Amino acid sequence: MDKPSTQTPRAEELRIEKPARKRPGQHTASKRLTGPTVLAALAGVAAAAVVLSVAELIGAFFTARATPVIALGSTFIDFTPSWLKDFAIATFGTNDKVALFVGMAVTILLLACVLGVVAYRKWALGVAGVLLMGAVIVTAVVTRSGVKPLDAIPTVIGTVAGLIALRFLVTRLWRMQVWPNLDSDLAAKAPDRPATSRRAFFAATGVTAAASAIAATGGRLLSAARSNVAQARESLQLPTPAKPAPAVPAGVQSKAPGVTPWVTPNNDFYRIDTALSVPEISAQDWELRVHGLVDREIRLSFQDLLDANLIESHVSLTCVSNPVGGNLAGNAKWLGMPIRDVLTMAGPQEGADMVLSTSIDGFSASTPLEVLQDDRDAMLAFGMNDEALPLEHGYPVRMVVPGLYGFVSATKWVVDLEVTRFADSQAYWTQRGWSERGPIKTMARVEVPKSFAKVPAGRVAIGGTAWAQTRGITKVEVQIDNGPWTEAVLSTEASVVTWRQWSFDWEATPGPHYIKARATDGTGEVQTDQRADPVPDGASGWQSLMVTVE
Ligand SMILES: Nc1nc2c(c(=O)[nH]1)N[C@H]1C(S)=C(S)[C@@H](COP(=O)(O)O)O[C@H]1N2
Ligand SMILES: [Mo]
Repeated sequence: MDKPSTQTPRAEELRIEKPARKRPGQHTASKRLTGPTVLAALAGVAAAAVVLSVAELIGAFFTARATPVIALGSTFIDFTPSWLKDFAIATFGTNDKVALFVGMAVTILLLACVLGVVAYRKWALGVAGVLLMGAVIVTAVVTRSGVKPLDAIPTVIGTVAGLIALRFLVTRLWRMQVWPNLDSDLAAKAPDRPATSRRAFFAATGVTAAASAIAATGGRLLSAARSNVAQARESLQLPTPAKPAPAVPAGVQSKAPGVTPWVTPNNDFYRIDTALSVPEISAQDWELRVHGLVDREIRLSFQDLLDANLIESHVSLTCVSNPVGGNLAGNAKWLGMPIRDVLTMAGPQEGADMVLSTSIDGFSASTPLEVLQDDRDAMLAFGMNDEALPLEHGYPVRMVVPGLYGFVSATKWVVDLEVTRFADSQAYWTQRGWSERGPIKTMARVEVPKSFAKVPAGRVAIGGTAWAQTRGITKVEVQIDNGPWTEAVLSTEASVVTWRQWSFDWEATPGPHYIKARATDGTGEVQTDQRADPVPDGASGWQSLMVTVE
């Protein structure tokens, strides 16, 4: 035992690699594939699976946002620079979360491999590595907004279970007799030295992996069963509003076939948020605190909302990250209480010019106070298209503010309104390089034909949707190639806070053609052709697409 133990595995690897230099071939390759390093990496991966799955299982009894994967991912999102967020949304669209999970899975896999190898070669160092990772995860967990310190328990138990699994597997590797002349202190770590075969190691790893899979699935099922929020939502009866939505006039739908439905069904409504696991708040527990520069701090329960003077109206939401021609916009019928009335109850004080709304999971939006008080009917909404708000869209209560991009107004799972000043506080995305205010820019979108489509010559229906919430759309024009701008047929306008569809009949001649569209808003202003990126306050420019007429 006079050799430092770190040298032994190296010597051992040399012995394995030696034949490779002499006569490379299949035999050697297969040996190397199941060499100690690879097996140790495998042990690391199995142990990581134990950490995550045990935490998931125990986590079923704690806040969903506190499980390691969700907490790590959320923390990553919060620290994502805006160029990366922009890139992710541009590249993956609403699949940006899937992309994040794949990226995290790869990172965790690589780290687990490294930790497995380290633990095999120097156990104490491996333990230190695992504990460090555990500490990082615990930090990510307890720093989430609305998460209690006790929510660290699943991660702590998971980490301990992972260490036990790692020790179990690595011990089997130490005991393995298959590596020639294993007379090192690595072997001495398993003093009784019962010969362990590769097969036994794989069996042990397999059992560990299977146990993890069962724990993870069990955790999932358990949390689903324990969550009765979804069921409560289903059975919520929406009250009749004092001021129901005006009937949707005939002819709001574009005449061009294939244009998006004027009312977006809840299931098709775009979803953008920083929440990796959808917050589950029961309506009974929900409370809205209104405070800050107010005469009276108030607290509103869900029952208070149901009992209020309710309004209902169609409003189109738009995301600031929507690229020109993009589909991060939707139109729905919302039911809720005017925020104006809530503010009147609280009594905003002289000097206040902003309301900072915060969600249960720490997202926040800065909305100009006067926008929430004017007649555009900003609301605390709990109904969407005659249903209770879907969980992903903010159940039980969210904000809907006509005319502003979602990042400065549409707070989902809202629990806090602070009346304050733009000079005094900043919202979530403003802290990350986006603007502090976000009026929606006038936009015309071409939906049919699709970009790069091949269409038959003759009459082609071009059509799409345009929006300039609170100003309304008064004109959409289409330009073919570099011809004149020609007015499209506008569908009926339901209101200035909803989008407006349009269509245009085009006599298409064979060959490649370019289609452009632009809108004019209710103030007479023509949509700018000045191209701008979504950062910091929304994309602009005319959409232009190419089609081939055959
Ligand atoms: N709690 C919370 N609310 C949020 C967000 C968020 O990340 N968290 N994102 C906002 C943004 S950027 C947009 S565009 C809208 C999208 O609302 P939707 O997902 O219902 O379409 O929600 C807003 N409300
Ligand atoms: Mo957004």
